[in-house]
Amino acid sequence: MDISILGIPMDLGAGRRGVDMGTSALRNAHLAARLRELGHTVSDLGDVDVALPETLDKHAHSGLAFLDPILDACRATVDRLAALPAGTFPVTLGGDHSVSMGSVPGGALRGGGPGARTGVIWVDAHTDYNTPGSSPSGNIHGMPVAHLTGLGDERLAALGRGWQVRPEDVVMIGIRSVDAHERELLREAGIKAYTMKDVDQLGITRIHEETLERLAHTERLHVSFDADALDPAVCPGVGTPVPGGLTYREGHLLMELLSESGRVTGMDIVEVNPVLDTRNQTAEVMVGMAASLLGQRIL
Ligand code: HAR
Ligand code: MN
Ligand code: MN
Ligand code: MN
Repeated sequence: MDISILGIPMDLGAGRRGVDMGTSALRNAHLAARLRELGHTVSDLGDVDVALPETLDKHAHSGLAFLDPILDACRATVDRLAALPAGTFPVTLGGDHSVSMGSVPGGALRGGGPGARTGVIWVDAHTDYNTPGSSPSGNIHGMPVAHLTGLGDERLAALGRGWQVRPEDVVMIGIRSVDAHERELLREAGIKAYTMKDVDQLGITRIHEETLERLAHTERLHVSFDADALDPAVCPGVGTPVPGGLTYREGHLLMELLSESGRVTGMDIVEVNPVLDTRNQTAEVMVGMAASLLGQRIL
């Protein structure tokens, strides 16, 4: 497979500094080499330009923190990915999770045309379904899925040249932190979310089967993997850790099963924060997850 790596070194959407260094941490954990070992052709497209927070007025032009530079970085991401051939598999590196407002539409638009119908598998401790009105923090990385489905701020929702994710094409896995008003928005939109209770009760195998069945009608499948979906003992280098997460094996099993399905067409690795990490453990774990999704097998 042809794989293109694109970095978005941005921490403007997060409440804590440091996820902008996630792109370097993942490259230092030998992401490209690991994928080449699996037989893929890998090109690293480098990084999208992201404004430095030190040079910015956090609330310039709007009430939402860093809205304008986040819009710029996400638009650039859409443009870079949309220009790729349809058969290329993009691996987008964050950065905080707001980068997915660029990578998901960019992936859908690649190869030209109005955008393919795309299923989104959101692997995360959080549902990221806040809008500016519902968010308790005002941090945009808690809002990407809402904007991908057309809610919230008009400019963020318009990212992707009018293409949108349909709420019924989203499946979330690993969920254990949802804000009060966010919960109502998820219900209204009918978003399917597998909480950690569901993971405990059903297991990853059944969740994987149900997810693929639910998304069977979609043309493309995008996996957006937030490092905080995994337990903080496995991935300590994240800005918003929540106890009780996916185990190392649950993460790998999900990636292995998705890989075997042959249906996944793109991936994000986000929220890796080297400042909070131990010896780059979180980046190394996440590179392993990408390798499993892209064909690595134990035997
Ligand atoms: N729900 C909280 C908020 O909106 C925290 C969510 C953001 N954390 C993430 N995203 N890492 O998954 O502020
Ligand atoms: Mn997230
Ligand atoms: Mn998260
Ligand atoms: Mn949109």
